[in-house]
Order: sequence, then structure tokens, then C-alpha cells
Amino acid sequence: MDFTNIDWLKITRLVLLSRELDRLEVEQLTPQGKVKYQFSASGHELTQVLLGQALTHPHDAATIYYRSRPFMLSCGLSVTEALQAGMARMGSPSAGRDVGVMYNLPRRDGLTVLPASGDVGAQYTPAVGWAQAITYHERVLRETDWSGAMAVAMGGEGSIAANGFWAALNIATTLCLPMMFLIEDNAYGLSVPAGIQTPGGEITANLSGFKNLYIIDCDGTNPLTALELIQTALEHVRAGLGPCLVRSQVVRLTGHTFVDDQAYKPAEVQLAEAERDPVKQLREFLRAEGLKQGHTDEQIQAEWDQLVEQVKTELDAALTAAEASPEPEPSQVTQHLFFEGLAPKQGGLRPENALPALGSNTPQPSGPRINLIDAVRRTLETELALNPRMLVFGEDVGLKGGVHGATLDMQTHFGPARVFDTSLSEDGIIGRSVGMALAGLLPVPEIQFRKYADPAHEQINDIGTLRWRTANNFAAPVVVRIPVGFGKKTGDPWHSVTGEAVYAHSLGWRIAFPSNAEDAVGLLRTALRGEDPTFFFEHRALLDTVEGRRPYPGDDYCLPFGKAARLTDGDELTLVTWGAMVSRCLEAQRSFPGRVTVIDLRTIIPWDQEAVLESTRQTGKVLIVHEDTQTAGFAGEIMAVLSSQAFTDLDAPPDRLAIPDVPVPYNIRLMDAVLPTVERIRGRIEALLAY
Ligand SMILES: Cc1ncc(C[n+]2csc(CCOP(=O)(O)OP(=O)(O)O)c2C)c(N)n1
Repeated sequence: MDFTNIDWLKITRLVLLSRELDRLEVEQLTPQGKVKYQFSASGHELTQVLLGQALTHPHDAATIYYRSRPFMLSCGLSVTEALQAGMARMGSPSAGRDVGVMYNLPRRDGLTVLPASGDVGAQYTPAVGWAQAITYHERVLRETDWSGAMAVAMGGEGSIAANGFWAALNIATTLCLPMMFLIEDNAYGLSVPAGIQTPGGEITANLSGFKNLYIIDCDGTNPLTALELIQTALEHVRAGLGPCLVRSQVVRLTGHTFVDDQAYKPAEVQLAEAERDPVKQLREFLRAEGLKQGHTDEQIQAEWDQLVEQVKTELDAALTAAEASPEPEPSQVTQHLFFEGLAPKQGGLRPENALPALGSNTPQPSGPRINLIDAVRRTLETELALNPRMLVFGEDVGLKGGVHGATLDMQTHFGPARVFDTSLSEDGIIGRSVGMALAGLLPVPEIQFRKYADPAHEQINDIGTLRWRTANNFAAPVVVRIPVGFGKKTGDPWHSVTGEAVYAHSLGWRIAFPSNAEDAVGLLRTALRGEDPTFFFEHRALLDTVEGRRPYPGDDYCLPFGKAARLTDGDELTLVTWGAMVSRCLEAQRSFPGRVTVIDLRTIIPWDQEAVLESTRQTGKVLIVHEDTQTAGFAGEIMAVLSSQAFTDLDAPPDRLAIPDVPVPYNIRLMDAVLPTVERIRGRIEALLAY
């Protein structure tokens, strides 16, 4: 952006467009019930419009929030699209699926706007991921067209109290990333004053000692100071000097939403806010500039009136177009949760990413039996060698090689840009993966233990719905590896969780849960060449025990998801299981030779319904064994399908054996008291056979 020749008329037109759009919605469309959620940006427009004009690098990206419509208009969202979004019509960036102000914008000329999240604070770590991806594209892939690009994350001052903000700030400053935080401080987070979010409401003062952070604080309602703050921040970040945090002090001239009457805001505050209205200040600024250039007051007024008229005409035309646009088609509402053959516009496994195609689904076992953890390491290594866009990271995965050894020596082989330690923030690990995936990389984060994924659940859920929310504009196929389950010597409530049912209920995720090294290789490779976000569970009791050992099935082996393994053939009972319970079930069924069919599901989402139903038709009896706790465990889902689709095939009520609804205990006798043991499985088989 050439700041010396700034087109103030264009800036003013965009500011007025946003203001009039808000007015139209507040005065007409919301009362008419045509817009359901109205978030006015009145008072926030100026900084956003200026910033939108400046983000012109083809690899710039921004994450936004619900008050970012002026920025969107400045970045090329048409007024018609904005209205279609509010009115939930086709043509909107989410095809009517998401709240109107939850925008996304695949790259048109320059900037990419990453899919917005409704979770306050969730916008920061994906932007950091994009910023880290910029450095990766530039330094590792040597794609010089990424040089000078930057990421921006925008949020209100309330959002700086959220976990995501701190996770992102830590990462951006520690890695000195090309990133700008734009905090639009309107002094209220809904009704809560800024002093509740940070001491004294002064985030910039409070951050003043933060290393590697350039801080700017200014009035974002004043044309000249707003321009200067954007200019200075961008120059700093684009010069490669590291992240910048801008606090733009703005005003919120309306309620938080259409239904908020601001009763909590004193009248004098509201009056003072009206005085600082950026439109008013812009008008005064343009008048002063006009007078300097020798125009008369009348000429200046006439030009202003003309601009307002133009904006109103544009709005009228856009409204007509938006009202004429179709409603989304209800029969398509289930589309795009997963990849369905159509590449998203951005992110995901796209042709230019040149990811390897799926390999052979026939194993070619050779060599000695290897541990499951070695199988994982070898697969990661072969895929890292094949795919330069793949990155492996997490806590202690670098020099140490992971607390389970899955990434041993990997950093030495592939370098610290591709295999690296992260800060201790699961929110940051998964959140940055979103931005990386959207920037065309394949992030493969490790979460140290299943329970420690808890802080990342906001991002996990947002990744899963991302393709659906954007109607396939974007997709973020991240492969998250997590060691799960009890250990070979002990259990405990923190390291021994499996919790697959929680993820099975997290929309848009696939879940692999291998029971041995061969399946681990095949499933992990399929995940790494796949199009959808995937959890890959590595059971702790199988990592280096005899139960998990198998010969390596080859560098090309890909095991499809949703294909169960039928491990034994029996006529009288179908035993469905997965993970570390597989070997226990196999041992238990040995007491009933020829009577029990053991099915290892191998993947939970999708799960092989056909294999289970087919076997049920033959045996008439089903036992499901899992390690996750019982209530709302995945066995419940299988039983529901059986009762609706195999009711007449059943000779006995389906049974399940799971951990009762308590955490896994530390004391080994207590642990054995809750885990499905071989003896207990045997007992259930016996009872069911005798039914
Ligand atoms: C994680 C989360 N918690 C709570 C909310 C509900 N909520 C939406 S906006 C908001 C206030 C945010 O204020 P601020 O960040 O200052 O932005 P502003 O609305 O003032 O622009 C709250 C509490 C939410 N969307 N997400």
C-alpha cells in the first residue's frame, strides 16, 4: 500500500458502506426477521478498512472475528455476499451454514481470510500457524513468493483473556513470526469492562516487558493515527522484525448485538463514544484536507453527499440481488463434513501440494517383527522423505525424540524446521496446525498423552467442522498422533485415558485405533495421504510389547479406513473390539474354539458396520469389548446400529464390557478391577453363549 498516495475516497466509501450496511440490518432486515444475528461494527470501521487495503501480498492471511465485516468489505467481500451471509442465502461464503458474520474468504487477489470461529479467542493460534507456514514455505521449501507475507489475527479486548491469545502470543514471540495482533479495544466485552479482562484494562502496558513483541497503542477512530498505526505495524512485521501487537482504541456505537440495549453503559460514556465516531472524524479530516486543497465547504459537502448516495445505491442493488438469491438446499446439508471427492478451494490435499497417492492395500511383510512404536517411527520417516510439506512437532518430539520414542533421531535426519519441539500448549499445538494446513502444509502434531489434549478441544472441534462450515471452501487435514490407554506396568487418571467416544462425537474427524504394528503402518500412511483430519491412537500397552509386534508391511502399504479385520471364525458369537483389547479378546476366545468370531474394528470413524452386521447374521450374538468408559462409550453406538439393523438376526441381547464409569486407577489391583481382563471377557463370552 502506498501510504503517501492513500485513496481516502475509497477508504471513506468502504467505511460508509459498512456503516450503512449495519444501519440497513438494524433498521430493516433484523426487525423483519431476515437477519437473525446482527453484530454491528459501527465505530470499528476505520482501522479495519485501512488494514484490509494493506494486506495485498498473495500469501497474506487473516483470522477475524464477528465484528470484522468492515475488514471483509475492504478485502473484497462484496456487499451482496455480505447480505447473503446475514440472510443465510446461497452466495454467502458459508452457503448459509454459519452465522452471517462468520466469514471465510479463499484467496482472490491477495489475502486469504481463514474460516472464522464463533469461539472468542480461537482465532489467534490458526493465524500463528499460518505465520509459521510462511517461514516454512520460504526457508524450507524455498518458495520465494512467500517472502514478505504476514498473518494477522483480529480480536476484541475481551479476547485477550482467552487461552488462545496467550498460546498464540507465546508462539509468535518465541519464534519471532511475521504476525500482527490487532486488538480492537472498545472497552467492553459484551457488558464486561476491559479492567476485568486485564489489570487496569491496559493490555499494552501489561505486555510492555514481553520479549520480541513490538507494541503500538493508539486511537483507531482517528484517520491519521489509525493510518500511522497500521503503517508502522506492517513495516515492522514485513521487515522480518517479528510480531507486533496493535491496540486500536475504538468505540462500539451500538449494543453488542441487535438485542443488547447497553443498559450497563453509562450515558456519558455513550455520549463520549458518539463524539469519537470514526465516520464523524473522517468527515472532519476530509473537510480539512479539502480546504487545504482550496475546495469550498459546499464542494466538500456535495462530494460527501454524492458518496453517501453512491453507497446507498450500491446497497439497494445488493439487497435486491441478495433477496433474489436462493435459499440453501436442505438435501445438501450433510455434504462436506468429510472429503467427498471435490478438492476445497484452499487448504487440504490439493493437486499442487503433490502429496503421494494412496499405496497398495496388500501388506508385503518382511524382516523381523517390530514394535508398534518402531512401526510408527518408520512410517513417519518414509512419509517425511516423500512429502516435503509434512511437519512433525509436539512437546519433546525434537531432540529427545518424544517421550515414547516415536520421533527418535528424526530431527537429526530431517532438520529442526520439519521436526521440532513446541511450547507446552496443546491449544497452540493444534491451533497452529489449522493455519499450517490451510497454508498447504501437512501438520502431524503429537499430543503427549490423551488426557493432555483437553486444552486443545476448542481447536479440535473447530477443525472438524471447518470443511462443512465453509461449504468446502477450506479443509484442514491434520493428523494428530496420541498415545492412549493404560500402560504396560500401570495406569492412572491422566496418562491412561483412551476416550475415543469423545472424538467419535467430534464432527469431521476420522479415528484410527490400531492393535498391532502392521495395521499401525497401514493406517498411519493412509491418514498421512488422506484428505480429512485424523486422530491416530497409539496404545501405550502395545508400543513395545509382544502383542503389538508384527513384521513391517512395506513402505507403500496403506490400509483403508473402515475395513475391520476378522481375526477368528466362530459360529456362535461375534466379539467386536479394538486397540489393546484385541489381544485380550483373542486370548479369551481360545477357551471356546470355533465358536467366536473376533473382529478388530481398526478404525472407529468410519467403523465397519458391514463386517459387524454380516458376522451378526451368522452368529446371532454380539459382545463388544472396549477400554473407554461404559456410559456413552462407542459400544453404545454399535449396539444402536445392531438393534435397528440386525434385530431379527439376534438370538440374545447384545452385551458390552467396558471400564465402569470411573477413571483408570494407579494401583495395579485397582486397575485390573476396572479393565476388561481376559478372565472377565471369558466370563461374558460364556454367559452370552449360554443365553
Ligand atoms: C469462548 C467464548 N466464550 C464466550 C463467548 C460469548 N461472547 C461472544 S462475544 C463476547 C464478548 C467479547 O468481547 P470482545 O472480545 O471485547 O469483543 P467486542 O464484542 O467488544 O468487539 C462474549 C462473552 C464466545 N463467543 N466464545
